[in-house]
Amino acid sequence: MKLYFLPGAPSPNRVRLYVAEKNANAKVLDIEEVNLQGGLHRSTAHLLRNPFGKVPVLEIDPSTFIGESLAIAEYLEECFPAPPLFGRTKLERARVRELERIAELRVFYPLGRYVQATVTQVESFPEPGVAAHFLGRIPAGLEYLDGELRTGRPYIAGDFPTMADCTLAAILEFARSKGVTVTGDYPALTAWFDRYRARPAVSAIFQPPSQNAAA
Ligand SMILES: N[C@@H](CCC(=O)N[C@@H](CS)C(=O)NCC(=O)O)C(=O)O
Repeated sequence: MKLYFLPGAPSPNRVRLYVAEKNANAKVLDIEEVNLQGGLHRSTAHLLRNPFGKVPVLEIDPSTFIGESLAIAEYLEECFPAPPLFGRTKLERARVRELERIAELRVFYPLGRYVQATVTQVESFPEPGVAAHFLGRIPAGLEYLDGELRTGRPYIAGDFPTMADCTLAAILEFARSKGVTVTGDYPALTAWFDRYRARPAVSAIFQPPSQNAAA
């Protein structure tokens, strides 16, 4: 299987973290990473993989693609259930999904939009109104997740890493790489992010793009 990505981009990094976590103790997934930097994600070849021109895309075979990060991770989880990254029991699975959704909808999405509206400016001008709107939406999610971690558990959903950690870390690292830190008022979240980033599997993904870009 192949995973198409752009270095440093947060959505592909959710899946790259998922794969790295699966392989942290023993190689479970053999996935070839294909770097589309230089505009290749807009090429005709990539539009055939994903008509929206986005990454990540998982190529299962030359005519079968999945183009949403959570759907990719869930597909891989069904193919390779161990080690579990979506929980072990019905209740754990529900909790992981709940926390992952909170991480995406209440932090990943508004923080991504905030960074886009202020810093990255790939194809647009600064949008102060948009930035202010999304900045105001971030604290509720951070407060909730900080409270979950204040219970003393090491990872977002429990005592082992899950997809919820991948989603949250991917966007916090993207923001951090653009000079935006939003976790300062949340000590448990700050401590979790420092701890999680220090994991060898994770730090390999979070190297600066020039160092982790695939050929
Ligand atoms: N909901 C999608 C979001 C995909 C997405 O927005 N990807 C961005 C990178 S984070 C992208 O492909 N950007 C390139 C572009 O829009 O030109 C997912 O999670 O897979």
